[in-house]
Amino acid sequence: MEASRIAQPIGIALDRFIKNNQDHFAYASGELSQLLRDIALASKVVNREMNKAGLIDIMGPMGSQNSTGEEQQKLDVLANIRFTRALKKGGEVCALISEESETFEDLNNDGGYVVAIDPLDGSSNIDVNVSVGTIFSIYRRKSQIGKPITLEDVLQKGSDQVAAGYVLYGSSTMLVYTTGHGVNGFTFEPSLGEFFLSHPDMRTPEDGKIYSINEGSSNSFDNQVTKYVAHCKEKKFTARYIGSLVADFHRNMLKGGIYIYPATAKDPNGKLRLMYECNALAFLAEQSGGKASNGKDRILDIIPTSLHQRVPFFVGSTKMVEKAENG
Ligand code: P6P
Repeated sequence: MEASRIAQPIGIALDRFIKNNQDHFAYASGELSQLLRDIALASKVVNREMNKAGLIDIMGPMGSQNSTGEEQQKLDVLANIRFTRALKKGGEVCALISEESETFEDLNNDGGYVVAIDPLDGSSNIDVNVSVGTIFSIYRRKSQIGKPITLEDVLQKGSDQVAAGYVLYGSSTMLVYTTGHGVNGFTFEPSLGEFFLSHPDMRTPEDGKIYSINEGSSNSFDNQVTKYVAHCKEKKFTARYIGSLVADFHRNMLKGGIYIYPATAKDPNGKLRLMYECNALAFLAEQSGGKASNGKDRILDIIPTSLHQRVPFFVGSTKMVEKAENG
């Protein structure tokens, strides 16, 4: 059994856990571990600012749009600044792809890693106090260290990820990540300012009874999705759609379920972005025994053609995803 699959003692601190599992990475002499720590640090800062959202002027729209034309919330911009600063300071990242930036950011030419991030997914929910999340993917750079960043570095397919995870800013704040050796969840203890292992070796139930989809768009669902939603209703499954991807994904991973954001009239290629939403969650889904596709093809096999490319997204319990794919 892989070391990280052996349930490490609940309560071990994230730093110690990362160090205990460092020998999994053939090439990383601690660089990837440092990068994970940099992400954890930035998430603590964002968490602190999130918890004050009602009290200081960081709620509501920024009055600007992001790279994909969506209205930016003040905390979107704040979170992007915090993660960008932490990754630049950490020195391990050469290029950063973010929902909040049109092109990739050159961070450190000597960095060995590329990060794709949605700094604050679901941020329009902040003003109504609904959980939101950060989603991240980590790749090894392809080009030689010290040389200019290339498109080959930033447009890597999901199966090339060396790590991925999310932070869920919910009733408690959790960091859930994988380095390809299973999925582990850490809960933030504010009084100590540290993440502690609370969910060792997380597994997605093979089947489930929860389906998450915005049925407000059902008039433009294709036959495959229409048929699957009808199946869920016939089976009297539970409909749960928070409007915050990380929250829906996390619940379905714990309880079993499927999340679908299909092609719609408004978003003919789906709404979610391959590089900084779907690839990371697909890696986590597969690493915990679940499945992720675009309704037909495996997400992690999709060759990206642009930084902000959208794809239809079906993710969760393997039997539910397969039923949605095959009717
Ligand atoms: P809709 C938030 O904007 C998000 O990216 C996901 O977190 C969420 O699941 C989805 O979009 C909600 O989109 O179109 O159903 O409101």
